Formats: sequence, structure tokens, C-alpha cells
Amino acid sequence: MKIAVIGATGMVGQVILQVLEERNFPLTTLLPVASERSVGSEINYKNTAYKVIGLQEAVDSRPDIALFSAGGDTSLEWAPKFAENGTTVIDNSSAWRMDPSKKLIIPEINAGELKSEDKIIANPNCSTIQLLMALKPLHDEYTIKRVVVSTYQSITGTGVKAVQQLENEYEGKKGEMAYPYPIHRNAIPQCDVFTENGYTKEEMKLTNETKKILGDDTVLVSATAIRIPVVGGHSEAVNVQFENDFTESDVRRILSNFPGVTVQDNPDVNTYPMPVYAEGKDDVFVGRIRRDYSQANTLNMWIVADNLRKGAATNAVQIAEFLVNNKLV
Ligand code: A2P
Ligand code: 11C
Repeated sequence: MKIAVIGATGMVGQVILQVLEERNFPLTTLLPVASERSVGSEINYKNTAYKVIGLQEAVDSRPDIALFSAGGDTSLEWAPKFAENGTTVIDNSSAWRMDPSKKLIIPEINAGELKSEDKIIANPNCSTIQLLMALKPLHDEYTIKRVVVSTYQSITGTGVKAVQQLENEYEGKKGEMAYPYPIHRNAIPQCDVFTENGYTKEEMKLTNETKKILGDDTVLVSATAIRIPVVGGHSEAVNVQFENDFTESDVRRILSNFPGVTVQDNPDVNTYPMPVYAEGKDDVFVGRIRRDYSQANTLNMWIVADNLRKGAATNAVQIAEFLVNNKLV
């Protein structure tokens, strides 16, 4: 397999390389791609140095798969050029997710929909992936009516600039601001830009992508996304109302049986998921599973995952593995 990683020098691109290496992806040629300013520099993969190349050179090399993580504009312009040249693109940006002709894939949930004709495949938003990993098995069992989700999101979701902003603020240094406000000792109720309806783009991604992945427009979603000065993962407080009633022990069993989900839930010994422990892991962690006594058939839970791993790189690499294993590339 000839694999191109577009955005190989970036926050997610670096984790993609790490995940490809860890999972021993069947790769024969690696093409690391970044912006013109990085062309000619070197990145390391399996103790070997690879030269960074530009996008056109990568298109011309006709890789089997191109993993894109270089922002929406790069994806919009370049993914079709790769696709037209026979490469299958797995895109981490929001560029193609809501395009009805493109599939939005979480392998544990809907990779079965993929066909060899799918030349541009969308990877969902990080906060959506971890939410859906817990919702899907419960939807199958109890049918979700409405979800209320509040997120507590890692600054790594914003990229290198945000990590630098927090570092500068720790050290009392001035520098470029990724956010309109300080993030150190703060909680900013804005992830991404606002849309016309008063919700942020991140909140609308949670709403719209959930319906598309579940293939069910009747599921109602109300989202609030908050940025907090944390690295390691996104956390989500989730309230779910079902058509049908459940028991908490059945919910724990169903979640534990779902691939890629780990239940960490024992109030007796203060066990629950937290981002410092989710960091670097591929699983989605669920805890604080409890009935909402204020309303029938309603559950509260707390979901944590490393937004750069299952929220981005790992999910994309799992899609690539599915394509290879099922001879779709
Ligand atoms: P570069 O390092 O050359 O800027 P992050 O999300 O961490 O900011 O990383 C973004 C990634 O996307 C980086 O690898 C960056 O490369 C790459 N990138 C940004 N703009 C372009 C572009 N116009 N063409 C190709 N790669 C790009
Ligand atoms: C965040 N979810 O943490 C974003 C980062 O649509 O893939 C990823 C943006 C996206 O702010």
C-alpha cells in the first residue's frame, strides 16, 4: 500500500503516523505531505527519515490511500484531484461530512456501507465520534428520542497555536492568541465560530453528524460545546432520553460489549473516565452511568476520549484498515 499523509507535520498528522506505526499498517511507501514551507524537511517513521513533499507531487504519485488532515480548504481543493487520479481519500476535515454523496464513517458503526466507488470518505468530528460510540449500541437497543450534550474540550482540538497560547499564559509570556480570551484558568463557551442560529459550528457538527451517522433524522440533539484548559481528551456530559426503558446494569453490559468502548464506572471507589487517563488510548471511556430521575426512560453518562486518537487519527486509520482488509482499495 502506498499511503500519503496530507498534513503530516501537523497535530493530527503526527498522531496518524504514530498510529500507522503502532498498528503496523501494511504500508510499502509513505508520502508525507505538508505546505510548501515544509517541503524538503524530514519526518520520521519507523526510525526512517522521509522527505516531505508537496500536494501536486503526491497526486502524481497516485497513492492507494490519502489520509487528509490539513484543514477544510486544502481538502476541498485537493481531495477531488486525488480521487480523480484513483486515490481513495479519508478526510479528517469538515469539508465533505454533510455532503449527501459522501459517507461519514465510524468503523465500529457503519464501515459496512463502504464500497470501492467511495473515493472521498469523511471522518466525523472528534466530539461526535466519542458521543456516537456510546450512543449507537444504546440506540439499537432502546431507540433514542433526544440527546442533550455538553462538552469540555481539549485545546489540542484547536491545534498547535492553542497549545502554545496555554503554555505562554502559564509562563506569563505574551504571544499569538488562538482564542479571543485567555484559556488558562478559564472556560470558553465557544468552540469554532458561531453560525446564524446562535449555535457554534462545533455544536452544529454534534447535531447534524449524529443524525447522519445513525441514519435517523428523528433523533433530536441539543449541544453546548465548551473549551477548557485541558490536553489529553474531550469530555462530554450526556443526557439521553429513550423510547424504551432500560436498567443501568444492562446499559453497562451493552456498552462494555461494544468494540472500542471501555466502561469505567464505580462510584464506590471513585472510578470514572478522565482526560489525563484517556490520553494516548484508542478507546472511548464511559462512566457516571445513572438514571435521570427527573424524566422517564432517561439516562445520564460521562464520555471521555483522546480527541487526537479515536477522535481523529485512529478512526481514520481504522477506515484505511477496513478498506485494505475488505479489498476496497
Ligand atoms: P505545515 O506544517 O507545512 O504548515 P495543524 O492542524 O496542527 O495546524 O497542522 C496543519 C497541517 O496541515 C500541517 O501539516 C500543515 O503543514 C498542513 N497544511 C496547512 N496548509 C496546507 C496547505 N495549503 N497545503 C498542504 N498542507 C497544508
Ligand atoms: C475541536 N472538534 O476540538 C474540533 C477539532 O471539524 O474536525 C476538529 C475540527 C473538525 O475544536
